[in-house]
Amino acid sequence: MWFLYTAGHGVWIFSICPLKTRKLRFLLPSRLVMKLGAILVIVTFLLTRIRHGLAACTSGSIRLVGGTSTSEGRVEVCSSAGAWGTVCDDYWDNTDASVACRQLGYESGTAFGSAYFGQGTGSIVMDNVHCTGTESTLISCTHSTNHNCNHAEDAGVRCIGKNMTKINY
Ligand SMILES: [Ca+2]
Ligand SMILES: [Ca+2]
Repeated sequence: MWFLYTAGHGVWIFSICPLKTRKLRFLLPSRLVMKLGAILVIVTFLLTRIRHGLAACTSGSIRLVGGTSTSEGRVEVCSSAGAWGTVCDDYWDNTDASVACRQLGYESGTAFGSAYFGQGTGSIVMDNVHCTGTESTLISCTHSTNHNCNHAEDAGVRCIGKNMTKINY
């Protein structure tokens, strides 16, 4: 016996013998199964988007925000959780600023405190930064992750020198 079944994207043609009718009908993609499948695809897509959205940056990378040019601004650093945060100005000096600037490809920089380039949002990723000046990345400088700051103390930099290579891993 031949049966014709129309389902969403095509036509299913199959042959069954009467004894197996119930078994084969169970295997057919019913409307409910197709709806559940579509919901599963949409949920998976949304969860992937959310996960990528949360990991907005690469841990340890930095950026300058709120300056009048690309070579200055509030220093924002990507946390280990993959979210942009700020740096507290406690012990923030020109040596620290220069490490941040060199990470971005500049030669050196000047430190600014007290949210000179505006207050950031999110977590305060680094506090009590103590760079020796030889570090290639700001996150590798000695610092505290437990802070006693607020965003009114966000650190900033003004970088100088040619931005020949942008080393922002
Ligand atoms: Ca502190
Ligand atoms: Ca310091």
